[in-house]
Amino acid sequence: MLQLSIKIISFIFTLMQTNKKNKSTLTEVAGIKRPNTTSNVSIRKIKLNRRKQPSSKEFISSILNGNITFLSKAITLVESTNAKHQKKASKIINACLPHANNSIRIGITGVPGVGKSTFIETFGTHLTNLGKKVAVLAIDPSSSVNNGSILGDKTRMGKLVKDANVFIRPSPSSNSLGGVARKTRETIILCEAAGFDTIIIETVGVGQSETAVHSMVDFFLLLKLAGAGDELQGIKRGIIEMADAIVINKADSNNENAAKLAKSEFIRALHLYPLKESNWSPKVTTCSALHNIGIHSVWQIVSDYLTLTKENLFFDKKRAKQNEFWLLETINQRLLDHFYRNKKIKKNLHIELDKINASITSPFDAANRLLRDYFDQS
Ligand SMILES: Nc1nc2c(ncn2[C@@H]2O[C@H](COP(=O)(O)OP(=O)(O)O)[C@@H](O)[C@H]2O)c(=O)[nH]1
Ligand SMILES: [Mg+2]
Repeated sequence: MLQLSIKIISFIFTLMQTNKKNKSTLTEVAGIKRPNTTSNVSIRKIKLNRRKQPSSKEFISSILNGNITFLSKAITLVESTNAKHQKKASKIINACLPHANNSIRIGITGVPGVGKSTFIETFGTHLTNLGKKVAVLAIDPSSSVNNGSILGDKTRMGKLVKDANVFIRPSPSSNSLGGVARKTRETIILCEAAGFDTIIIETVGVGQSETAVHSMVDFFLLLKLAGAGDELQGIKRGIIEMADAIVINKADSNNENAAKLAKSEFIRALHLYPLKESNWSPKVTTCSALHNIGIHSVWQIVSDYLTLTKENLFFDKKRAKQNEFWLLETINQRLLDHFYRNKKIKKNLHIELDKINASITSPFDAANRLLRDYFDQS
């Protein structure tokens, strides 16, 4: 009797399930078998190739042949934090070094909205029309937040992006400006080895990034707006001192007169500075990046600078100085990192700080103790 009722219940349950299945719109269709035309051998081959990294030799010869795909891949290695990638990157960079250096490096800075991207679009096009090969890189301290502003800017660089003689690379993300700077310096070498003769490095006028860019370019160009009230700010922050040219952008429509006025103000302000070691007196000009006015004069200024500094040998001297700066800067950074990452230092730093604040010890004694701890350990 019991067995019979179990059988009846299970029959009713199966019936309900079948019913449910038929009612559902989500009925499953049997999958299709992989067609025989794709052989397992070729699938394996494709997967293998996808995973396979080109050898350093392949990288080097392709970059030297101007292969953009390999250039991009090599830059990705430079930007990688993976130790294997970094080792490979430095091998490639060392091989590229003898082929680098044959370029001019131009830094462009200015506050957001001044028209840097628009300027680079027009200026870059002007340069490719002159037969130059242009690489556009960026140092943007905010790029780790927005993933490289130059990417968004690519819309303003519509023409350049499509130009076969142009290579655009967004800012590498890194948690330190030093990190970004190193990657950019190495990227410059790769771009030069790949045959790019004009390197443009864009930076946002924020923080220390201008100083970093200034110490890796031959010519530093400051874009300004007329009557934006930031003239004095620039003077205070020493940016004007770094500039080889000040270009007042948006000198169009109703803004032309204001731009002319700003130009004479800047010329007057620049007279306050002593002559530079290069013997170059910074120039001031106006332009309209949007309407392609005055771009030619900007290039003329850069050319004049190059002629002068190559003649008086300042060009090479500056590059040598920059190499020295980056050598020392890298050592300083690495030493600092090593010091502050030390476990004992991490722990004792807080203890010493508390003691200093409690007037038990002086900052100098505390520093001496910490350094002694560090050197004893290493
Ligand atoms: N009138 C005028 N507008 C410009 C000029 N150059 C750039 N702009 C405009 O200014 C805005 C900011 O330009 P953008 O190139 O993105 O500036 P960035 O933030 O410095 O890169 C955009 O709307 C541009 O169209 C110019 O020469 N004249
Ligand atoms: Mg921009």
